[in-house]
Amino acid sequence: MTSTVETAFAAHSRPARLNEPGAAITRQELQLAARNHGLPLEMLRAELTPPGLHYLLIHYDIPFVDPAAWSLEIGGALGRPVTLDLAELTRLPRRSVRVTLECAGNGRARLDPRPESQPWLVEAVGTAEWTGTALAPLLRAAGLSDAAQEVVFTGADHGVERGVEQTYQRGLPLAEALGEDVLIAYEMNGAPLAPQHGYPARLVVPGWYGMAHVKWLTRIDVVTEPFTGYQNRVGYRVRSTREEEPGVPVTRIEPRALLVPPGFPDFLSRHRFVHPGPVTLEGRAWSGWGPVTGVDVSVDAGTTWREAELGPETSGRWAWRRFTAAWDARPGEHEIWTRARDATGRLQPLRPPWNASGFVNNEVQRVPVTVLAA
Ligand SMILES: Nc1nc2c(c(=O)[nH]1)N[C@H]1C(S)=C(S)[C@@H](COP(=O)(O)O)O[C@H]1N2
Ligand SMILES: [Mo]
Repeated sequence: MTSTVETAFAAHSRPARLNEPGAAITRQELQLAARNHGLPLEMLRAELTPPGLHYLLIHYDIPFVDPAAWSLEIGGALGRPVTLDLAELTRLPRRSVRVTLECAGNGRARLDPRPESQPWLVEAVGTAEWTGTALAPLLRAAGLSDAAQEVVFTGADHGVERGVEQTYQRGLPLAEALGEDVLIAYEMNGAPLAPQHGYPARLVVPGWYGMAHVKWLTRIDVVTEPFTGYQNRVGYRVRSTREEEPGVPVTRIEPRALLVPPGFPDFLSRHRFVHPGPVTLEGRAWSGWGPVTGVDVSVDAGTTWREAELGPETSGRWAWRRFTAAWDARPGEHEIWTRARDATGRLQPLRPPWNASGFVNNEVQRVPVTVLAA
């Protein structure tokens, strides 16, 4: 039996697809969801997400990297390309940054029709302290060319996506790559990166959606033309129709606030129950565009809004911020809504415009709660 590469991919790697309106989760979506878990929302209580509870998004397989054989090549439009092994990388000046990471597909499963992909509801987020070395001094020391436009980051992972065989790669505009907090990170919360988070080294681009933070780095190339690889030109584009339009690239994280789910859950439905009396609602809010300037909470399904109290900015500019709001919970059915806004004036919408890949759905969170009888 012989088959060409093209027919093999045509049989097993289908083009972008929408589910029928109202359709249940497919077996393929379930398979992705079981690999790529989200943050259990009760862990929004922790400023730094404990190991193993940070969300995961892995397009292909987790590479099994031998640290002794690993190296990072930094080349392209550079006067003095360099290759670093792990010992050399970790001897460079250290820098730590606390960063809230969110997948651009967070909220996808709330769209209807639902684009077939990783079916996130709202849980594709986490905050870690990333330690590594700053990228900009490395690029400058390697003799950055005046013609440089973008920097292309290559991971060790390989797969097929919509019929296109590829190694995971992303291009980043040079001005973004030179940001002082952009890191080649080799530690997460003070420990070497776990295999699923990019061991031994990954890129961290504070403020950008997850796809920019390339894991399992093997190469960094400075290029003099805009990068046209799959993940920049085909994937990670906001297309407002089902047509093959070029779309708009996904970049920075839109504002979002999420509540620690109040009270206690039903096992299967996850519906929340609360005993009556005073309740402190709490949650975390973030934005990659500018600092969070306020969070609103409604305990009556958006009829009235109140300003939540923002906690101190303890983890710097790129990490989420805690908020709290007092609630006198009275018996009955309630819906708690919450929304964040940032210094650029962005405010979470009730229903953002639909797009064909299900990116950037930062709609207002609505949490139904039953307050039990006294
Ligand atoms: N090499 C590589 N890097 C990658 C990915 C990937 O599949 N391969 N997934 C990206 C996406 S889409 C996201 S949201 C983040 C997730 O990072 P995490 O799994 O550490 O939370 O990694 C990004 N970096
Ligand atoms: Mo992602």
